[in-house]
Amino acid sequence: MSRNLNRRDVMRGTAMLGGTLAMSAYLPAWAQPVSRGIARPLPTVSGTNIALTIDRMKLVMDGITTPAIGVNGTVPAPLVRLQEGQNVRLAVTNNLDEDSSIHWHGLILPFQMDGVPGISFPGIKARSTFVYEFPIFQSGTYWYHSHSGEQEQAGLYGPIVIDPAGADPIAFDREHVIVLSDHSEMTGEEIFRKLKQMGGAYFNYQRPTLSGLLAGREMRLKDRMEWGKMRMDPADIADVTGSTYTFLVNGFGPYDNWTGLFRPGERVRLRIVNAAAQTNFNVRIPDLPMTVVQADGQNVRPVTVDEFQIGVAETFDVIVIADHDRHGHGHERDGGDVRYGGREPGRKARAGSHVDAECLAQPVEAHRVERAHRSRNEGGRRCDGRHGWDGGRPDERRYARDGP
Ligand SMILES: [Cu+2]
Repeated sequence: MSRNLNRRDVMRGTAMLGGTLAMSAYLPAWAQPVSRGIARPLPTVSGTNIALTIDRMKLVMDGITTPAIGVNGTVPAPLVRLQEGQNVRLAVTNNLDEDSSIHWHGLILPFQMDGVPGISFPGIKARSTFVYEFPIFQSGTYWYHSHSGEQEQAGLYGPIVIDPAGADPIAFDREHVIVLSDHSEMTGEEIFRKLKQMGGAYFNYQRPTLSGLLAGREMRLKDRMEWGKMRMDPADIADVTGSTYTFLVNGFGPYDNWTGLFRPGERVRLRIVNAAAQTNFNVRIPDLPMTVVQADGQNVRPVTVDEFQIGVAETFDVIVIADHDRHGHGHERDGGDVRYGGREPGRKARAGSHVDAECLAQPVEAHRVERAHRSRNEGGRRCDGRHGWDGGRPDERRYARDGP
């Protein structure tokens, strides 16, 4: 499957540019039109009595309708915002035809409230309600997710933010909660079945081949035998890859372009949660150092980085101070890409500039796509002169895997 013109490409091109650039599907990905940005904060629930309802729903990502399971009608589930020292009562109604559960990841609570079926509670039966009730002894960024079947993969995950009882030692003017995840048009059950059928290799397009071995392009026979003995592929950090996943930021795909607004000079706290089923992300905001101030809900001695890798289920809080000139507009000078419309040509600057969702989330695999395609796409892309990343269509991402 090479990069062919498909119906979605044509529709996208047609819809966005009135048909004049329907052929944009032939342009390299960095020149593709995308949404101007969706600046929509996560729905939030708070207080001492919270009602959460689990339902099947459709999640539309990058214009593709996919099966999903959401809470209160959304994926990710609503942000649960609590205060250290409070008690919380969460009534969770399961409208599915199967058992469900919610596990409060990282929260210190009585074991009966932990939410892992078969271990510490019986699960939430189909079409019934379970009431969790526990005191809040801690503060920080956490998350919650289903612990039943493949429901978490389907969208049953959401962030938790607990504000400290006293003054927060971390000063900030504004915050954005950023939930990273991976979502497929396939259900988790289909994915799992395919993995079983193919010995875990179904989504791995980087497997060694016999022709590669004979041509001396791949590892030596001896190494290959070693991998064989371990019954592993040299490229199996994640069993499921970008060949089926779309990488989401707050439930939006790369083309939806979730956008976090800020005013120049503000100290912006980004609370980043990796709620993916499989995917580790490399997170970077080009030209903008990030100061990590919290990891998995624990405040840490601040450390400033250009990029960090976040594993599945981890959370990191970072502080960024973006000034007007360095980010956003810079991209415009680089060629007027619509994604970076901090200011639109011929119009006044908007009040806020923006952090680009695509630049925030650098999936490990998508990052690799770009390397593979660099020669074709003439190097770096809109985000970043150094690497750039090709958000990639599913048919491109299938090339995403390489060695560990
Ligand atoms: Cu967990």
